[in-house]
Amino acid sequence: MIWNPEMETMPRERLRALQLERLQQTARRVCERVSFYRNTFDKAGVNPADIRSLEDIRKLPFTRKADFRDTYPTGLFAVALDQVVRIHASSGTTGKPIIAGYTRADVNMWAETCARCLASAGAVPGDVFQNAYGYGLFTGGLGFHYGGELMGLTVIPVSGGNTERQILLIRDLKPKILTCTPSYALTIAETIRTMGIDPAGLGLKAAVVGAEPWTEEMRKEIEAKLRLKAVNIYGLTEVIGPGVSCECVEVRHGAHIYEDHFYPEVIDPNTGEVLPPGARGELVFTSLTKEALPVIRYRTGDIASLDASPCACGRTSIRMSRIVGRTDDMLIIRGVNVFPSQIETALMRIPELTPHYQLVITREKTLDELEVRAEVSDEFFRLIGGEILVDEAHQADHAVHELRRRVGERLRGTLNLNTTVRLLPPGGAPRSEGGKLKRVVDKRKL
Ligand code: DLL
Repeated sequence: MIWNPEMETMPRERLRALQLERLQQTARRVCERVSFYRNTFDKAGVNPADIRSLEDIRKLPFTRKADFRDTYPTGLFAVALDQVVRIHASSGTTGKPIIAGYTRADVNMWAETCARCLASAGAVPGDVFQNAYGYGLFTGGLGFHYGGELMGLTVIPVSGGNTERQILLIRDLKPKILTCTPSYALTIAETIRTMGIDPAGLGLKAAVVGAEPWTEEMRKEIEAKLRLKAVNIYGLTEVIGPGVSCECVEVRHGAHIYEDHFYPEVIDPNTGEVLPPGARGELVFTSLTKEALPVIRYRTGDIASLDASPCACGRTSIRMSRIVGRTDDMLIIRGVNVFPSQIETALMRIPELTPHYQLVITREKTLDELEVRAEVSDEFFRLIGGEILVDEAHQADHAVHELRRRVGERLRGTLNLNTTVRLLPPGGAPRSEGGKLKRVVDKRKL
């Protein structure tokens, strides 16, 4: 179902007119109320009256993560703190968290965009909804909670973690919709298996997963193991939290951006030049309706592309691709640019491996070494007689050696880089405890 047909299926011409009007308002507002923007607009030699068309947004200066750090905690707020009814936070650069504030109207708008996400995943009023995103300063829990209540779902605010209890609730309350990170969806799936529960009997319809990078291969895995449809949800604290965009369950190819609230651009991260739809670059968002924390051309650091083609679901909004990496988590190993998602895709094409892995980067002398620790399946582990993987010396055993060689070759083909492959026994790679999973350990002192 489409939660807000008027906004979500608005003809593009009308949508653009609405965006322009809201952009002009936002630009005026930030200049009146936020000294940071007054200064950056001044420096760029632009004022709100210069925005006569949507293209004129290109005259406006960018905002960066570092600007949040430099104005910590609330320097970018456009309202007094007594107008703020909610605070959230996420990790920022060099230790200072990014603080986001919401007025009552912001909370309502956010609930609306989260309701749109849940509906586009297939939720209908009356469904039971298990929300396994973390509650607290993280935006995932409360963001979806309000979205679920707004649309009339029965919300189970279980938060992340305590996986066995999650599964008991799923078994006993029969939620149709599950929200969590993709890595945690896999943890839940695995635990269901070890508890001897048949996933087909659980009756889940859809999972709305995001907050960390994942791949099509992981989607297949989550869908097969939990017997549901998994849709990709994207968002970030600086812009609102979850609910900036979400895939529709019908097509599941690109996430519909809620453009009446968030104006997207993709830029070349080196030159700042705006790129056309289809081109991959850094995502930039301008909020069009936020009160407490409006953002102008915020550089997300996320790399993706936009797709302006019409979607079969009937929504008219532009769609964004998966996030293929970040301008700042891109690993550079011996001069080669490596995105962890490339490695994940390569590993998941090898049937003897599970979707769990860890990347460890070291530099003993001058050369970077990338160790890919890939976890083998139960079947493979049994086949080679268990135990031996645990012992370092046996990593050379024939079947193990052969698999390591194959993995190494696959990675070389994808990355153009030699890696050291280490196989881990089932359960050997780190799992999500309910939130985001850190898969990269960079031990280089750069
Ligand atoms: O992760 C908000 C969120 C909560 C999104 C629940 C989806 C579901 P932050 O903690 O501020 O906010 O992290 C934002 O996470 O810039 C991306 O790098 C990454 N991210 C979020 N969604 C996706 C996704 C929340 N679907 C940062 N795919 C963003 C890949 C994602 N990366």
